[in-house]
Amino acid sequence: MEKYSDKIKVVVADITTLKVDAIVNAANRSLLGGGGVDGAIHRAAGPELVKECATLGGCQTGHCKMTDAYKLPCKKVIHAVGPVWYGGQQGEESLLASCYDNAMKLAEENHLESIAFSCISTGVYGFPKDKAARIALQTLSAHIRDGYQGQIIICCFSEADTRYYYQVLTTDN
Ligand code: AR6
Repeated sequence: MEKYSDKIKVVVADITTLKVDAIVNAANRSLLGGGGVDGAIHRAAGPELVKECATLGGCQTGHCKMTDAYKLPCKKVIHAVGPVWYGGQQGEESLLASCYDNAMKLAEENHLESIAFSCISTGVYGFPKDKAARIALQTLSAHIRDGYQGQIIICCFSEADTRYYYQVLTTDN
């Protein structure tokens, strides 16, 4: 995957600070907020965000819905609902791949030139971080191969989490 490393940047940041076209939230099916990165995004965006989310009728696992970003410095928020990890036999891997795939489809359809992903499902949803990194990078690479020209950012919340992504980026071809 080395040849994609200039298109996919791995950073350590609070995703609410990124001035990109869209940030990807790790939401739940209600889309009405929660803890973790979801809570941080709703706090930083202000109460208008949950008002818009409340009009969307929730979202299925593996799918995404896009909203405005209100007080956030980004332009749009893509709310992705990742799977809870139940051990790997419940379709978790393909549901996580679907999150990345559907978020990229929204980015392409809406001509978003930069998109920053939180590490969906790897917090309270318990998805193994090494598997999640591989799925994320494989899915994102497919979109680059298919012509996406924008900047993709993987936004880790700790330095320690970045190694899962570098491991994949430096070992795959
Ligand atoms: N910026 C970037 N990444 C962050 C931030 C931040 N400000 N805060 C946390 N993370 P999680 P999940 C990282 O638990 O596992 C919520 O309650 C965190 O270190 O936020 O998909 C939702 O409402 C981890 O790497 O999301 C759902 O109910 C990653 O974000 C549920 O949690 C994802 O951790 C979703 O669980």
